[in-house]
Amino acid sequence: MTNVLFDTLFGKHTGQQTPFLMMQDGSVLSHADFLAMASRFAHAITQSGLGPGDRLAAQTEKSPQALALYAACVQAGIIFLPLNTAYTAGELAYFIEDSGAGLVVCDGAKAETIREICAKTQTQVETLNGDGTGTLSGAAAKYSEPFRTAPRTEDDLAAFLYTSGTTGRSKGAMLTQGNLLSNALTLADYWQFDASDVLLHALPVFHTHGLFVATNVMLASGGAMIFLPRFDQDRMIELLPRATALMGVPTFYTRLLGDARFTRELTSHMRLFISGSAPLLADTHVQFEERTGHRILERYGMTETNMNTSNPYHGDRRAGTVGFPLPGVEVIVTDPATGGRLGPDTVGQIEVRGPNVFRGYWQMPEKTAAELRENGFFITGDLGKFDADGYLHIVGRDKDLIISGGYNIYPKEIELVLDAQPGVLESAVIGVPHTDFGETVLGLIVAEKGATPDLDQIAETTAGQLARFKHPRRLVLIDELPRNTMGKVQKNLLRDAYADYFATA
Ligand code: MLC
Ligand code: AMP
Repeated sequence: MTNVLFDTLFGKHTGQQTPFLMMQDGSVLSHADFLAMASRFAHAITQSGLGPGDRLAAQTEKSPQALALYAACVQAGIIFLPLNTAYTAGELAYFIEDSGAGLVVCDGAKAETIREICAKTQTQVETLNGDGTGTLSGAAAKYSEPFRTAPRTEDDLAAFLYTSGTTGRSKGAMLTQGNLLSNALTLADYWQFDASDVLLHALPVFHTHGLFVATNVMLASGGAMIFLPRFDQDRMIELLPRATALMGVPTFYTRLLGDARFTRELTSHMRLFISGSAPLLADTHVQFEERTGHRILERYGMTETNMNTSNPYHGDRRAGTVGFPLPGVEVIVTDPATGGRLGPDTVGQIEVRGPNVFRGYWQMPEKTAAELRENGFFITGDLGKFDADGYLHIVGRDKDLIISGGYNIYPKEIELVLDAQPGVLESAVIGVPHTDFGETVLGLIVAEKGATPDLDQIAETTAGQLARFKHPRRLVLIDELPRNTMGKVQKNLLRDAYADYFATA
């Protein structure tokens, strides 16, 4: 029996002494070292009672060990549930309870809080720190023999990735081994990665982009990664000469362009710059080419579907477009009212079908049915059109969503917190243009009659409940929210009115 994802991406490197993870201190982990580490972790997590189909939630700093934990879960058939390190205790409690995780792996500094959360659900807790130490590593160190890989098919679940929703309640997107594998193989081929590639990896490893796109593509191709704990401009400039490719969110590229050290000479040896997770301004694309001679390759994806479209490797990479459907992936544009398919140059909702599309939302059959059609097409919530040459353009979103520096933020989640504060009648949270993050969060508050809400106090309370990246950068008191005749808040009017807020405030 085989484990398709493990065997194809990880296991094939067994015994290979070729570099896989290159750390900023100069140390290098070979593919063989990495697999041995993963095998030890697989022993440790199964020893704690987890087996195929169980969930392991991980809120860990980026490290080789954190990545090996992902590999260990794949090898043991355990569903991996990575969590943003910025999430607060309240946010974590929901994910742990909702997923029914049997084990949570977290930083030692957070262990006490997480143990309190886990006491309710009798979930076990182990620690794994950013430097690789912790109770889990301690338990893993006892094992030296290879772990017997658990058999898994393409239809078995490999990961849950939580994404927020318009109701404010996060949904666990269930991704199968086949979803991850098909996309990794397609991308490695489409972008022509091979064993000579070195990817400068500065993304977090708890989201699709850094975990599945970057890591799985490098495993599929047999290349190496320079593994930076986070985006660090000086380090990026210093290490670029050793890389052949970079994957980033648009903020990476605008920041690099803002640095005089980022020159044509520094990048002349690079093979590929890829951007995604948020819209890359056409202007950034043009400036990048003027500065470096490279055309950024923009692609489009999402948590539920992995990658859907990409600009071509050899052909024309067009600014302001996300390219063509990937091989094996169907992308259509439909009329939101009728569901009928629309022709070129007509804006509609973007729908996607293919081996990359997730299985549904964990224990949310109604939400799954609302977004995933019976014929297999997933309604992405993005609005777009194909042009006459077949390039997809994303022109907006049908979902109330803010993307800040590549992180998704659902206004509803923040509005629920703001609305509950003393003196607040109602609120509207909107995304406004921001030079660094693309969009950033602005909170508009209407006071109860005669009340004067304490905005500083509200900001402090919000900070205790929501991850830092979701905090409104500013709270503003306004008289009333504009509504249409149906009583719905007209956020488009607010977005227009406050479009220059961070340019002028
Ligand atoms: C950090 N902060 C953010 C933020 N990142 N606030 C809003 N949005 C963000 N994205 C906060 C910090 O906590 C800090 O708060 C302040 O903003 C400034 O931080 P910084 O030091 O400038 O930020 P930095 O650590 O450099 O991080 C910025 C970033 C990072 C853009 C490099 O956010 C990042 O790596 N983003 C990538 C996200 C990602 O991987 N998305 C992919 C999702 S998958 P304070 O108060 O402490 O100063 C997906 C599918 C697909 O979307 O298609 O790929
Ligand atoms: P997430 O749910 O975090 O995976 O974010 C997915 C969303 O990011 C998509 O639905 C799009 O709205 C957006 N997105 C991803 N890539 C791009 C891109 N290249 N251009 C515009 N939006 C993008």
